[in-house]
Amino acid sequence: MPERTFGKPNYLLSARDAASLPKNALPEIALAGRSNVGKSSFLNAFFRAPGVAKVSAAPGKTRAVNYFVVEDRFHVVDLPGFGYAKVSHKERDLWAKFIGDYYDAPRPRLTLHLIDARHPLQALDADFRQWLAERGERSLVVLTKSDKLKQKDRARVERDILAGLPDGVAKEDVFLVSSVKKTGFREIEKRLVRWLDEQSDERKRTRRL
Ligand SMILES: Nc1nc2c(ncn2[C@@H]2O[C@H](COP(=O)(O)OP(=O)(O)O)[C@@H](O)[C@H]2O)c(=O)[nH]1
Ligand SMILES: [Mg+2]
Repeated sequence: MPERTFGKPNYLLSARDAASLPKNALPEIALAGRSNVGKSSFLNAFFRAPGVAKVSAAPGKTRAVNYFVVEDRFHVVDLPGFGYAKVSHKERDLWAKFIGDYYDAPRPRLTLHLIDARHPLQALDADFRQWLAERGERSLVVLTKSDKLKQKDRARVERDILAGLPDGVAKEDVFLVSSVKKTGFREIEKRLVRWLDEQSDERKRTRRL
């Protein structure tokens, strides 16, 4: 087993409103995407911490922003999923407000936008990507459940989803992963390490000012 790149995430808190978000501004890696896309599974598999985030067989269950802390160095945030058909309009509005509040809190933040590789790109995902871009949020696209694709279809699926996303998504910002097979993680690890290094350089720089 290769050496770990990151320590294990420890569960920190679940916030159900903006007032409950942590006050300290550690860099945050936010996992966002539709309900059932595999956010919690990704967190467990990618950070090699089985069971730390709850994987649900019933979609639409995560109603809170779940915070994990890694090495007192950064937060991993499991965001509530969007787009679950069986929730009421009221609940959808609450989701939108809560996500809006979450992104309003000024933080060094990198969003991993998870998209299910098994399906054609959904409008909600294109819209979410657009919304992030308009707010100037940095994000990477992580295509999940690649184990469900035939090897020969993978490149095409990746290309099609990329083509459906708003302008400005670079090919090197799109990753294909499987949390079941634990594949596709290495490239994301490298990107996260690079981003975290940038954040600590930035902190050092602002401290000197
Ligand atoms: N085949 C496959 N299934 C996955 C993968 N990741 C998650 N799942 C399944 O997708 C469902 C939803 O996963 P979950 O992590 O709870 O999604 P979340 O709602 O986005 O947090 C569960 O049944 C998982 O077992 C994957 O990489 N491959
Ligand atoms: Mg979840």
